[in-house]
Amino acid sequence: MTAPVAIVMGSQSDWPTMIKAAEMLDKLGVAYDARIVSAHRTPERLVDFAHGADGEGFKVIVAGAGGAAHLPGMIAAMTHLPVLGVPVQSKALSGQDSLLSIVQMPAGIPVGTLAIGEAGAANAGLLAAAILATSDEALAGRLKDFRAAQTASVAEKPV
Ligand code: RP5
Repeated sequence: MTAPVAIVMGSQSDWPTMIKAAEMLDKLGVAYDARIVSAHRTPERLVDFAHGADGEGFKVIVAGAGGAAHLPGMIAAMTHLPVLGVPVQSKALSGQDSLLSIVQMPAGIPVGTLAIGEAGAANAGLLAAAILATSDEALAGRLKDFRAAQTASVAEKPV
């Protein structure tokens, strides 16, 4: 069966961030396919991926990029699938550039934008799973279990 989630990123250097989405999906038992697709360095790969994503069987796309982060928006421009954008923390501007590049989409082409960096990537994994869980009861159960375990792990008093 095809993986329902595509995790794409602009560079190998984004993987230490984007792996947090992958790890979250692993925890929740959701299959994914991770790929490097650069809007600037591999524009034809970008077009091929975005045009083919639906046909490949993906249901949700998690796209992370840093700096002049055009990847999530360009993918969203070429597919009707939901695109979750992760602003990777850049060296020069700490990811403020990535965030603004991804979040400020014109009306009509949405990108669901998460927080900068690892928290955003982890939450993109969770959100992708939550989208899939609307039509997968077993996954919805695993998401509820994840939340319950997270709640139970919070101590009432600091040590
Ligand atoms: C972006 O440029 C990538 O998404 C990455 O975050 C950033 C830097 O890429 P490298 O120069 O490390 O390949 O396109």
